[in-house]
Amino acid sequence: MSLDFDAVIVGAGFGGLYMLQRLRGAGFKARVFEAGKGVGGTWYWNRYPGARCDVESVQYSYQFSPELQQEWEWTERYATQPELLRYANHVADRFDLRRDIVFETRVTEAAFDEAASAWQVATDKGEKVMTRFLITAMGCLSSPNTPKIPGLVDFKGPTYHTGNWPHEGVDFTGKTVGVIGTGSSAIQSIPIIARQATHLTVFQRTANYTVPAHNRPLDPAYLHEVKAHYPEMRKRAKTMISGIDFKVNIASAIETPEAERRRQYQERWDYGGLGFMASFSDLMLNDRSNRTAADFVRGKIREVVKDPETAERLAPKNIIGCKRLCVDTGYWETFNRPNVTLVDVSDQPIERITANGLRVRGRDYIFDCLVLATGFDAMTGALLNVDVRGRGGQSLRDKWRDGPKTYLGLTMTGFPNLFTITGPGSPSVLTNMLPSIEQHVEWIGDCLEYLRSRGATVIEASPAAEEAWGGEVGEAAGATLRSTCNSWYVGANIPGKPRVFMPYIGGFPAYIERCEAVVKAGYAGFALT
Ligand code: N01
Repeated sequence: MSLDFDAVIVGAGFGGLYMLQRLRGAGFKARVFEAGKGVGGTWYWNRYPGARCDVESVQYSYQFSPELQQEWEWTERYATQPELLRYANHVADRFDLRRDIVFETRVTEAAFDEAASAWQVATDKGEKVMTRFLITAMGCLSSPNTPKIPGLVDFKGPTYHTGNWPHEGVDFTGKTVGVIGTGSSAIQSIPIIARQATHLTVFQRTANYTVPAHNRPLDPAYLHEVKAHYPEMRKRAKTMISGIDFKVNIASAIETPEAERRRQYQERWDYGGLGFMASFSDLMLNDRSNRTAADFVRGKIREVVKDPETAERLAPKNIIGCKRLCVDTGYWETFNRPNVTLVDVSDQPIERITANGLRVRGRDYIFDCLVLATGFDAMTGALLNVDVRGRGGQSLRDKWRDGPKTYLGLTMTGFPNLFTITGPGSPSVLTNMLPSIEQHVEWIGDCLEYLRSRGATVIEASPAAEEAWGGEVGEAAGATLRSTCNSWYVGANIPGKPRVFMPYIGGFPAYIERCEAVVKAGYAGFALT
């Protein structure tokens, strides 16, 4: 069978868009399949009230095109979902990407044809295409998790999932609402839902840490300054573990005198955002240091929340930063409102959803609308929703039965010519996603050009390289406190999912260096044929 494409890309979010642009630029014939009606990925689906990125907009943006970087005007410190979606659309138009994107089409199967050294890709629209390379750009948090709470189908009112929100929006005015979950999506949406609804009941299984965003409109003078020095800022960001340019204090929290420690925390609290975790360098390495930051935040909750019992329930008990830190606008204050109730379901799971609400500990809670802010089957969920089969018909679901195994989070043994943008085993969700995406796209683009220049048609990670990388990912995870709690990083939110710390936590600079070293050594760890 003849080849239809050099590359098929799955997903038209920020990963898929740039991958298409990069491959086109190198003269490859590429096609993108996208399940949604439009581009934008995460920012196409997650339209819940208050959705915005908690990495600052001037950093959560592409750098591959200096012209794009100069012409786009961010309006707020943290971009809202609509603004990010406008940006994705602008990129698609500016680079004329839509003509190679097929929308409303989900890839359902992909099988490697060993005789043809190519992937046969099938979609839910019945289309079948042959492509030399298959590149997934499906996002790390894109397969919504709907918990199997008994009775979910019995609920008579509307049920919304934050990760798949109606495009026309939802107005909760005059409604009573129940929200399940207190992760980032809930923490962003709860203050807004509370302002609209007549009553809001929040069902909290695990109290979560959040720091204030202190969002604000961007001052034109500041933007001008950023644009004048963009390359330097991007370069600095690449030297940071998180891929975000912020000030890191290299001191140890526990070795810093208490007054100075508080001053550091307060300064970052007042500045706002994820940089709070950079107050000291050992917050994720030493639990005594971590406790000083956790105590500081718990103290803030007690200061803000007027009812001491509610404040205690809201105060997280676990390690700060172990679950992904949240960034909020007015979250704790929301629990001072007379129309908001917090229900703790930590010791007793939600018994069942009823026709008019839900039941906990034999008590019925009644509401008109149910919001599931219950997260995602992270990092592997979207990939495993596709029936992917490699050499000998081996399924990816089998290969990953005990947890994902990859080489560099980019490739897998037994699945030649398949690349995963921000796949498990790469820094992805622990970093600023945009530079991480760009680094992967450029690595894959360079790799395809290299193969072409050598006349090679197949690239595959060796079993030894995959195994060694798995060891490095595990070792890096074991060195931090981050792998110690129940979070989506370890798959703990999905019953039955193997407990493996999925992203690479060794830091963005170490990862870049590693990927570059592999290339310099002639694609070490890969077989090219
Ligand atoms: O999902 P989550 P999310 N009964 O998994 C609870 C990114 N993001 O959509 O903690 C009761 O964090 C669950 O409880 P527990 C960001 O990386 C970024 O909020 O498992 N409760 C938890 O409270 C983020 O981390 C941005 O005990 C149940 C909640 O649901 C990631 O996406 C914005 C339950 C799920 O929280 C995911 O965030 C939004 C059950 N059966 C998201 N099942 C920004 O950039 C689940 N829960 C701003």
